[in-house]
Amino acid sequence: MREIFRNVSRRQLLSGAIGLASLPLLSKVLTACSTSKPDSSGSKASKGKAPNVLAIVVDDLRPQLGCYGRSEMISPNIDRLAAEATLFERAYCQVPICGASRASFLSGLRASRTIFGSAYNASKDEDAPNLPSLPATFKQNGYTTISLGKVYHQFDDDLDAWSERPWRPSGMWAEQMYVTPEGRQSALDNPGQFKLGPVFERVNVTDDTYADGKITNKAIEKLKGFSESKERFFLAVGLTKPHLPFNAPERYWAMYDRDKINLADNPFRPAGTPDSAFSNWEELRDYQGIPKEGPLSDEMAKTMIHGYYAATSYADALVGQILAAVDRLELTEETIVLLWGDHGWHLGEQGMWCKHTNFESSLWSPLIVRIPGKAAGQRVAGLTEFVDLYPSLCELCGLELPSHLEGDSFARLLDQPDLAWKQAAFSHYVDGDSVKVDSYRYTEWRSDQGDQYARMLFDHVADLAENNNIAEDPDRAELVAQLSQMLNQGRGWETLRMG
Ligand SMILES: [Ca+2]
Repeated sequence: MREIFRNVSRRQLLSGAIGLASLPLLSKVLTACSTSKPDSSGSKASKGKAPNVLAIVVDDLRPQLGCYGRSEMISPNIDRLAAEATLFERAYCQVPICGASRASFLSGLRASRTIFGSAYNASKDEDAPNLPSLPATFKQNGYTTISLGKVYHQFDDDLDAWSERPWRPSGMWAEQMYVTPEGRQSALDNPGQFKLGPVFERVNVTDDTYADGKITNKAIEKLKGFSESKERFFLAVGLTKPHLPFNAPERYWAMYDRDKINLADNPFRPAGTPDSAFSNWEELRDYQGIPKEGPLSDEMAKTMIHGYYAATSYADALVGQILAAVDRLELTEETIVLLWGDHGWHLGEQGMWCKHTNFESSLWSPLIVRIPGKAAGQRVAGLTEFVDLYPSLCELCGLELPSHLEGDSFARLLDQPDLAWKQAAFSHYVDGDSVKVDSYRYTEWRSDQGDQYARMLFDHVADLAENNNIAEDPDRAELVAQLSQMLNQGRGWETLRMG
């Protein structure tokens, strides 16, 4: 097996340029893969003029949406977008934390131990200072590039990539997140580093009382300006909900009957799973009203889920306002719309309330792409990675791809949604490297010296909820070795890039 993998780059692995299907076990679990070059003919949204891009990134958004089969959710606007677009059923972030995930997909580089890593405030400027980012490439190609709200985690990151200074609502974080005087004061009085207040707020206010409503209004104002100026634009809009705190106007809370909210049915550590797989959900514990140690009560758990649902429906309503403006301003036929999350979130699964893990709950996130002129209501069941966004948008807009990109364009899938394409999706968090293949997720943890010290394997056919770690099952030893080798090639890719 090692001979097969020798001198094989991660790019070759990802593109299927080597015969993984020839391996006896992986041939059963890996999707077959095309090795043809991207076909750019007809991939531009419209003939002649290159399309605009409206990129909406929704903070901490799980695939907890009606269009992802979650009938308990009220998400009519994103569902409608999906009905007009292509929905990627299995899209994965490269690192499950805000700053690093964004730095990764905006730079086109994967996260690893040595770049982006797991820092929540990871910066593109610090880790990839001389490589053109996604917005920089669009700016260099004549687009007006605008950043509103939480696009990069750092407000002042990659400033040269934007046609004007990134915009966020004014005021301190506490003023942006909380609308009640007591909520704001509670946050300001918190002696902790991050000045976090209550974990939720439920008050009867208008949508634009909170920061996300202000960001939405600004986005609509920008779209109106573009419709008049006829500039080609790359407009990135970052909504901050459903990220903590779960604050949303009352009417979004009222959409859900608390008594009908179900708790996760697996609020426990999977059998045989190493300690390194778990977070103590430090981010949540800094919020007021949350115990510093131990599990949440069922009552608090239900409130948390209710709040996440409300904040998701709030974000959905704002997405609807932005998309209505696109229609009203007659920009629909010339604008690509992209909506995705930066990573997932545990709503009690595995007993956790956080991102910050290598479980499916943290790494799986929505991705929906609407291209003018392409078939509506398509669904892609194959694997996709957020590091693919950069090359995909370039190809769809007819821009030359910078050579440093580590993802691959999924533009072909918009014409052939059933095309077998990517064999694996890679993610990284702290010491853990994780690979998702068609039927399995495998994660291993290594020390700074490169020594493996823990691992877990889940069978996603029999156990998609990830309740039973089978990495130590003797019958799986060969499969574990093969998946481990895939991750080792991941580190080889990192070496090639850094070298
Ligand atoms: Ca996030």
